Amino acid sequence: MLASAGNVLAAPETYVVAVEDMRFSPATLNVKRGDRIVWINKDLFPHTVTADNRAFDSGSLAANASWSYVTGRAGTYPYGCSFHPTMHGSLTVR
Ligand SMILES: [Cu+2]
Repeated sequence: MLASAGNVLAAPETYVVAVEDMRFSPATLNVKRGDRIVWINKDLFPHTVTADNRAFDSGSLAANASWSYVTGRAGTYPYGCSFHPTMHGSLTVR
């Protein structure tokens, strides 16, 4: 007997978020647990990727550097850049 679709875990996927022109692009991501997110700093100065609740924090990310995070617990995680309070993103893990 075949397992029902609900019992089959989809393979982890990788998403890329550009950090460019003082923005996260895309600013909103909806992913599943176990997916990997890679942020790439395309600006010429450092940024951070820091969850408001500190669930994740890249630390200072230099120009052209990237940082990846494998999602854990389900939830919605607003995040931003510690250096630039106008920068905001949101990661939802289902
Ligand atoms: Cu920044």
